[in-house]
Amino acid sequence: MSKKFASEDGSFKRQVSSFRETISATHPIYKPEKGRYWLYVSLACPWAHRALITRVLKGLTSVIGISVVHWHLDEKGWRFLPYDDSNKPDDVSFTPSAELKPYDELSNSGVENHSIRYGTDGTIDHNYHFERLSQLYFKSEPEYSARYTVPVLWDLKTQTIVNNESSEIIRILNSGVFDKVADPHPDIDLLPKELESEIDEINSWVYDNINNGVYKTGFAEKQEIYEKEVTNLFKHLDKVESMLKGRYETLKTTHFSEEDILKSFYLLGNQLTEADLRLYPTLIRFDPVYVQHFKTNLNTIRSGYPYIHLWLRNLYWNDKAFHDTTNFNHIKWHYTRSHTRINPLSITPLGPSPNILPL
Ligand SMILES: N[C@@H](CCC(=O)N[C@@H](CS)C(=O)NCC(=O)O)C(=O)O
Repeated sequence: MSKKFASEDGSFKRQVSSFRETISATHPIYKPEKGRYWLYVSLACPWAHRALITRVLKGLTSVIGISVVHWHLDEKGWRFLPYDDSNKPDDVSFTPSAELKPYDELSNSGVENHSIRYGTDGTIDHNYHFERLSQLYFKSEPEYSARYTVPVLWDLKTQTIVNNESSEIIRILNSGVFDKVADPHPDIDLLPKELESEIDEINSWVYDNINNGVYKTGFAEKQEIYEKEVTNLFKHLDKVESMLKGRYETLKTTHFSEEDILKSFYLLGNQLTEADLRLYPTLIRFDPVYVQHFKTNLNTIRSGYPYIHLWLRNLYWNDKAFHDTTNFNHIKWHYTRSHTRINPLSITPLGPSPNILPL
């Protein structure tokens, strides 16, 4: 990762997203329709991961297609696998990302930054056969001059980016605008009215101190900044731990078995909400990558945070939307081989094994 991510004082600054439209029946341009919108994602990226999970939870896998960039990010940004007419690439466009072929989690040797294994390293751009994500940004906005980030919610009709801010994309997908065309799915509202203000409150400190906190720790370019950020990060993990401990103890008074407790073991109000969804992508990456790569190593989730660990494994092992969108290979390869300022030799650690413990 180059110096351009850090500001003069050595701290990491995340840029703001530039496409901020929505989709609704009353929107002059972007109306809800099956097959009209497309998600461009990276399976490594925690922000894109939120959108992928929401897409599955809301029964939108046959409504909104996806293309997955190669896990390796280089100086020109994200790229797709090359389109080649003679070579029929696996079409994963209308299936959840889990359909990407699993790969032995310990066989990192032989994995090259330029490897082209369709359905393993990523997919083609199904719509335009573009080589780079940047081309999509320029197609939408020829004057575009910021970074080419995922996720991108794309409109195939106007050929423009609707939105590239994950927190807004998940609200669009959750809003119910696609309900009439969605696949059958459990009735899930990630942002119930009565919990909205609490969710917003949790989101704001989780974003700043945990979701972005791991990046601020890992990309710190000065010892004092690193120490300040890592300490702050763990202070907020402690806060999540005590919230979940409280939730567990409350549930224990009314639920007989652990199996029963787990059915309601979420941050807020006995139900899965956006607060859980926005925390998960960071915490599932924590032990496998952030602990060593971003030096967030004051503790691990598995040995220092029993309630977070239980919550995390419950989501991963008991909810397909979380499990099937989590690709530890993309996660590990991406960080360890793309951030060459942090890891100049691009050697991917084998551990921890397993990436996540059984429930
Ligand atoms: N605010 C954005 C942030 C997205 C973001 O930073 N994505 C990273 C990957 S995790 C990216 O695409 N970076 C590419 C680059 O900076 O070149 C969101 O939440 O949607």
